Amino acid sequence: MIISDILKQFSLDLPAKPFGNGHINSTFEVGEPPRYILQKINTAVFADPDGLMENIMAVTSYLRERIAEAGGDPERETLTFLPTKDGKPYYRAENGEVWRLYRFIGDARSYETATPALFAESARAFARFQRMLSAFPAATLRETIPQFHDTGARLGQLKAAVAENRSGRAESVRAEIDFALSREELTHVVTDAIREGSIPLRVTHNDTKLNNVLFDTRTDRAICVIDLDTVMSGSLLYDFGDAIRFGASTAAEDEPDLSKVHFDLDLFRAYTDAYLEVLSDAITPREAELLPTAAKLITLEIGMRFLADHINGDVYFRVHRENHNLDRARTQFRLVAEMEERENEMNAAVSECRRKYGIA
Ligand code: ADP
Ligand code: GN1
Ligand code: MG
Repeated sequence: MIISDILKQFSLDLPAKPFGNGHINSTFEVGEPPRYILQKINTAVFADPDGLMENIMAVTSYLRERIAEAGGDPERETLTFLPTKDGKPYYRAENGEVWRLYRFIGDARSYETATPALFAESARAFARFQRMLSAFPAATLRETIPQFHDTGARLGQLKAAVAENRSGRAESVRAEIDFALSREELTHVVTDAIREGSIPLRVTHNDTKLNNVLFDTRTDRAICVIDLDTVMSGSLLYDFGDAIRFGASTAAEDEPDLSKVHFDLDLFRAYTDAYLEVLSDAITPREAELLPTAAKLITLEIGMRFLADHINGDVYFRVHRENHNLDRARTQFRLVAEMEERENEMNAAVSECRRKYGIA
């Protein structure tokens, strides 16, 4: 589709250029200086754009009220979606493409890697997001991607990819496959805890990468949590784990040189401290206890998803070079291995924060 034709559906006539580096949707900056963000929703991944947009509209209007009550600026601290000229939440083109528009948040930026101070700021943003949504009626949210963080099911998908071996690549990645298969027991920890009722279901973001937080360019304060496509009912442990797997690494998610990829305990401590400070009266003891396990679990999970996609022939995550998904899988598995080695230190860091903030 021609972008100017899409923009006409939103009554706009402005220049647009590609923006951001997400793996799923396609993002454009609209206006000079930018005034809007235009996104094509990947409908192969999000099969129900109506449900998806209903979720996002409900969550953002709820957040707008909470932010206003707290004396904040709802235009800057959450996303504002703009309807099409026909009053619809998105435009469905004749070729089936689905496009949505939202207000550009100016004087803000996202980061791909963090210092401990920035990472702690992102933790405060995700923790506040969690707090603000604590009374949101979770049951009204659609499950935009079923079993999104069911790590056991993700392992099942990896096994299916290996069995099918559509790309013929399975044999060449035997070591990576075995790494995942040998950790089957870990994959059930959080889903079992939810099933047994030992940890609560909450409204969670489910894609808490550092680059899904906008920071004020002048103050480096985290102002807004973005990328709300996977906001669903889930565990706080998913949000914590995913933030750690992306942000507590010394290298990019797709770094091909594994000697540069390390799990950074100082970054882990910085995130954990800030997250628990904000959530001290909300997090349960069992959740707190499982934080280090969750970091390992979600890192393993995303690694398995990258590996399965490599074996499936790169059909899900956008790739920009040969073996891109394999490089991504390898960084995740390297981080898992280092987290395993440093588990005692991670547990000690969590215990220290629990004492500090009086969490049982
Ligand atoms: P993806 O699902 O592809 O990750 P995001 O919604 O996270 O897409 O957007 C991609 C990038 O675009 C973000 O990392 C951020 O830098 C920028 N961005 C997204 N929404 C806004 C916004 N409302 N204002 C300013 N920048 C934004
Ligand atoms: C995808 O769209 P993006 O880049 O924010 C993926 C996440 C993964 C992430 C890995 C809907 O997120 O689950 O953790 O890539 N989103 C979806 O970087 O699958
Ligand atoms: Mg994003």
